[in-house]
Amino acid sequence: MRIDKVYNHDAMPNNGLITNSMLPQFKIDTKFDISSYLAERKALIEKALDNSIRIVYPENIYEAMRYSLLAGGKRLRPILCLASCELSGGTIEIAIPTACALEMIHTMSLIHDDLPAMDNDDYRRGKWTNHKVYGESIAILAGDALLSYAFEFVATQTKNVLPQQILQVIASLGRAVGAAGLVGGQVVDLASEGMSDVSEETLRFIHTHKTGSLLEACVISGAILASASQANLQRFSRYAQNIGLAFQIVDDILDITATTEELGKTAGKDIEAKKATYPGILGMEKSRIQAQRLLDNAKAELEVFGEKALPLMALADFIINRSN
Ligand code: GRG
Repeated sequence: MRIDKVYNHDAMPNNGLITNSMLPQFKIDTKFDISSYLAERKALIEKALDNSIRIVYPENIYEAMRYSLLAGGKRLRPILCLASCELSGGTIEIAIPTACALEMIHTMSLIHDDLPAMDNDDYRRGKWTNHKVYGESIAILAGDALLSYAFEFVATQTKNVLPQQILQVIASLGRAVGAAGLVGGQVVDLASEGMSDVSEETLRFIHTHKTGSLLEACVISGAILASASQANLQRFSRYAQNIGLAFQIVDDILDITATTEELGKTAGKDIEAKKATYPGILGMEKSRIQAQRLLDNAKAELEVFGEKALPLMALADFIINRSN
């Protein structure tokens, strides 16, 4: 596999404005067709998610859960989980309940993140946010219900996996979402809002916890289900930590360069909320270089797997080159 970095230099002079066409594009010389792979995996996950929640009494809570869970999105977290499971010799079937649970957890974090008490957003995945449609109390409860259901789902729906591995997956999910993960990152993010002197170290803490922890849990849990060795779990962990930070650097860049329509959520929110971001601290060019370095590090961790790692390699490229 050969990868050439192609910067779009002719697009640079633009009165200082940076647009998506100026972002680095990475030409990937490989037979792996990431577009078809993503489309096929996304369809599989959408179907499993659709089947995961039935509407029963009290209907409004199940409707609110389904509203956000089935609102689209790239489905990167479940796709990463399935990919690491397959790379480790497992099947899609053993990982699909965990993959769905990861999307339930991600969705609940988006619902809560959008609440007036947090980021106060009206728009997510191209639709009204949950609290705008169902009200704040139901949105909070829909998030809570999705979170607890995610754990129930892994425990009750995972088949043909040893109980101790299921337990390990549940423990890794719990750690990823709690104070040592998403919640911790969100706390520091909220505390840093409006502060002009947020250090790169603090920003790194926010991103590695708010975003990186769950991405790491995705890759690790897929591998645990397939009985990956400790050495390989550590490789996956380092791969995921690198793509997790790169993911968020790209998110910060897109908040400036992409439109609300492209993002499916309000663009320019970071500046409006006076949030510390990578482009804000390092500048746009250094942020892009940093994202590229992290991408290279992530892929280096997978070289030992050879061709089998193509999906996870291509997913890392996709995360860096995405436009939303
Ligand atoms: C997890 C218990 C618990 C509480 C939540 C609100 C909160 C605590 C944490 C915030 C987590 C958060 C929203 C992080 C941002 C992650 C991120 C980059 C989201 C966007 O992910 P994409 O681009 O979105 O994959 P799609 O819509 O494609 O899935």
